[in-house]
This record gives sequence, C-alpha cells and structure tokens, in this order.
Amino acid sequence: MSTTAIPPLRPFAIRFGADNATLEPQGPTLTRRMSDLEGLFADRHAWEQAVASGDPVVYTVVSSPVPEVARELPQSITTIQPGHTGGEFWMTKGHQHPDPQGEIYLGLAGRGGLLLFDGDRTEWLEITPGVIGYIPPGWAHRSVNVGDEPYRFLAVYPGSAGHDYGWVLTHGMGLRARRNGTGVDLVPFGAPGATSAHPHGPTASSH
Ligand code: M6P
Ligand code: ZN
Repeated sequence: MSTTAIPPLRPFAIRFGADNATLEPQGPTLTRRMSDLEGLFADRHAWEQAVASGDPVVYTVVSSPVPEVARELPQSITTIQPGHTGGEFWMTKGHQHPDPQGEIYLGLAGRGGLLLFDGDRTEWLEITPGVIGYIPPGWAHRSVNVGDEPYRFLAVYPGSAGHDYGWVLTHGMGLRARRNGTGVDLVPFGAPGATSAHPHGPTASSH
C-alpha cells in the first residue's frame, strides 16, 4: 500500500525504517524545497539566493496510509535537513489547526526545536530523540533543525485538525530561531534586520 487508505480501516501495524525514515505500509510523501518557503525567512534576499543556487530540499514528510479525516489518527515522519538561511535555521512552514485540536511530536533523530505561538504567548521546546512535545489546541507550531544532522520526528494528530498556513503568514510565530555559533538565539519575530512576516508571501493553502 502506498496511498491513503479509505475508512473503515482495519487494525494494522506500521513498520518504521529508522535508517531512511520509511513506513511500511506507506502513504503519501511531501517534499518541501526552499522555493516552497517563500515569505517565511526574515532575510528575503538570502532566501532568494538559496532558491537560485539549487533550490535545496529543506524537509520531507512521509505519511502513513491513515487518511486525514474525522475520527482517524494520521501519523507522519518529518525530516528537516540541517542548514540556515540568513542566519535562520531551516524549519517547517508551520501551521495552525483550523479545527483547534492537539497534536504530539516524538523526537527520533537529531536536535530540534518546537516553536509554539497562540497569537500572544510563545513557547520553545527542545526536542531530541525520546522527547515528546505536546501541542495544545489553539497553538500554531513550527519545527526547527538546530543541529548539524537531519532532525527527524514522528507526528500524531487528529485527522480533522487541518493545516492553516495563512494564519502563520498573518500572525507570525512570535520568535525566530537563529544560529549563534553552536547554539540557538531566539529573537523576536520582527527584530531589526528582519523584514515583515509576509511582504510577498504565498496565500493560504491546504498543504
Ligand atoms: C508534522 C505534522 C504534519 C505537518 C508536517 C510539516 O509532520 O505536523 O501535519 O504537515 O509536520 O509541517 P508543515 O505542515 O508546517 O509544513
Ligand atoms: Zn499540526
């Protein structure tokens, strides 16, 4: 099986291949390149240069066959490559759930951060292998690779939660994660040197 299953599903086991982040059975895979992250890095010029020089893959999302529909519980494995653009660590687009429901992330490999923003308060959780990050309903979430190796995590979320990317473009994420030597600087989202969150950003999309 390499496509999304149609309910009602029967109980089944999924084998996770830790070496290359495969799932068996496996559902759809999503690849996000630098060009897919328009309007998200503070330094637009650095982002344009990265797109022009190879448009690298920033992260991939491998899903199980469980569909994103009400009452089901889809899972996915996200792998964010190490890198930084304009001093900002490579990251996911980040999204809010249109239907405010919780989600969990379990660290599998590498060093990551989970940035959460409810429109007012911001939280930063360090996610390393074995750590579970809890995303409460109503908190937008973005993952960041703060290490030198691929950062990988398992996500489990309600099938009807949805993905609202426009919310992040409108509201930002409260903080940005910048590289500082071997460490991380968390700076205010609109700090000096940063452009606004979405001067030419894409519009909301469902994925
Ligand atoms: C995790 C889950 C997915 C999400 C993915 C990438 O695997 O939260 O639902 O799609 O991360 O994040 P984004 O959708 O923000 O690009
Ligand atoms: Zn989510």
